[in-house]
Amino acid sequence: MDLRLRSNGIGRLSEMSGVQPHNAWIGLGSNIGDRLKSIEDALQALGDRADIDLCAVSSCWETSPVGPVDQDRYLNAVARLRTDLIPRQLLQCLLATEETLGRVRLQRWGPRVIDLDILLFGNQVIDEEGLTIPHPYLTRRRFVLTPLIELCPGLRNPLDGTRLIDNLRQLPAGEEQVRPTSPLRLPPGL
Ligand code: A4P
Ligand code: MG
Repeated sequence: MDLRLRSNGIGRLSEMSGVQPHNAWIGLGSNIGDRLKSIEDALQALGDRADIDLCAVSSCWETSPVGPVDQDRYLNAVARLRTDLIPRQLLQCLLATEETLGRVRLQRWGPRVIDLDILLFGNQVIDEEGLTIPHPYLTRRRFVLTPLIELCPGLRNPLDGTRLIDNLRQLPAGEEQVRPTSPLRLPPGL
């Protein structure tokens, strides 16, 4: 679902700050409560910010849980946004949005109302305390790669230049199920 919509979109950011905005790709996931609504609310919250332009959102996919914790199926999606925030500021914004939407951290990789991860930030490579970009598990997860490639089939991994579509093709078949599910209801104007 390509939004490309805001007539005041990309220009608005650089006019405001004088900084050239960057493309960032955000992974959204939820497996507690009204999963679809949590993803929609997160998109709304991000799109409402003056320092973020929400440009495009993937389909919503229902995915089998990955990792050591026995938990319910997830809904996952990916959004492309443009922002003049620096990566650390964007992370703070995502963590604050998770908190506003009721996320409580109980267990690593455990069930969550909403998870917002920075998957890619332009071509930047960052490995700092509390912030790793590209997201460390980006190339190993079908639930991330499927919506990401749906949005942007030509994306490459800034670490080594490999095409993410090739990473997806190389994942072992069968282990991780992903299937398209209900369409996201995006707020008017988004
Ligand atoms: N952090 C470092 N780099 C980043 C980044 N690029 N984006 C730090 C976001 N956060 C980043 O995250 C812990 C800390 O990671 C943050 O405070 C931030 O400083 P968290 O969200 O509290 O913990 P977590 O999500 O449990 O851990 P992690 O390692 O981020 O797990 P993932 O990778 O998010 O995996 N199965 C399916 N089908 N779908 C899912 O969405 N998600 C998970 C969680 C497991 N299984 C899943 C899914
Ligand atoms: Mg996370």
